[in-house]
Amino acid sequence: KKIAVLGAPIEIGASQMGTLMGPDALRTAGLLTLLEGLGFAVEDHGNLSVKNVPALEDTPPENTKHYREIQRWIHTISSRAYELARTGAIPIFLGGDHSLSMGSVNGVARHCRETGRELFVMWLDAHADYNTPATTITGNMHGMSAAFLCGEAGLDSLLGREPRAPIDSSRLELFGTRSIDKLEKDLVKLRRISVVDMRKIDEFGVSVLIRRVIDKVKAVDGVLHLSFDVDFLDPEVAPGVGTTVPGGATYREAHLIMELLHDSGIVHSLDIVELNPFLDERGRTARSVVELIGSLFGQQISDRPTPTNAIP
Ligand code: DIR
Ligand code: MN
Ligand code: MN
Ligand code: MN
Repeated sequence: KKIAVLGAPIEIGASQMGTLMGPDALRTAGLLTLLEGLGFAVEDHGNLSVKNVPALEDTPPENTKHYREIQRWIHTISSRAYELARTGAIPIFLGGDHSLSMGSVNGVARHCRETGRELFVMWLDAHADYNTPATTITGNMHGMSAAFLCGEAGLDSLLGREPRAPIDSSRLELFGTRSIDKLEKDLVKLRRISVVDMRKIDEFGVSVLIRRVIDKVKAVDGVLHLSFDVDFLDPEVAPGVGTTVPGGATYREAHLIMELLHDSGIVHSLDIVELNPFLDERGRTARSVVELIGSLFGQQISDRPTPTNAIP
């Protein structure tokens, strides 16, 4: 049982600065010792830097803030993600804003393409992050990562020479959505992407909805990358994010999701993104997130597995 941790202190994909402190705040909140305590061999690969990575030469697309610098991050993260996944460890990417997932998921997807395992991506997030340069209102690239990963056009040179491994849009699971832009919504509909929005969670509860995702992955013996944007949580639970949206998941709902995912055994890799320690209240958000990750990796009171006689 091996876990490889890599920090990606990137903040320019968001409008609010401060997520570059995320990886260190998660360490300070005890993430590594918690995982070790659960029996994992944890290797911390430190924080990436792109200071010495030369910029690529092509024309940046319109409506993409800080494209040049994000490009340096993304191809670097993708190649590191690919290497880490190949070691057989579960890679955990500590953000950093959500633009980092364009690299982490692409690298993991490259690895899965080689091993022949179907990769599904669960996007736990208040937002859909399905904008493209043609639909974005803000130009912030953390709002474009899911679209990029599904192969949407407009950010084609982002990976430089790093091979692109797009996810089929039927393998993307948006979960916890409660904020979407007009043109973004049209595109999500057009691609028939599965969206579990907060209304569905209110009506059916997380356990039924998560089981549906798990069953879908298991049906083809696939694996799951969990991309956990901290703003998925209600701002009451997680004030330390730049783009809080009211009406998010409660502490209990989020825990249950993590427990069910743990029991399923399908989690193959993970991003923890958008934690902004500058906006946090004395580490409260970081600590809650670390507790949730504990549940994702098997922390529980009893050793009771998920019952199989659950209400369908
Ligand atoms: C908005 C907000 N849809 C945008 N997106 C995100 O800027 O594209 N905020 N991801 O966290
Ligand atoms: Mn693997
Ligand atoms: Mn996001
Ligand atoms: Mn978000």
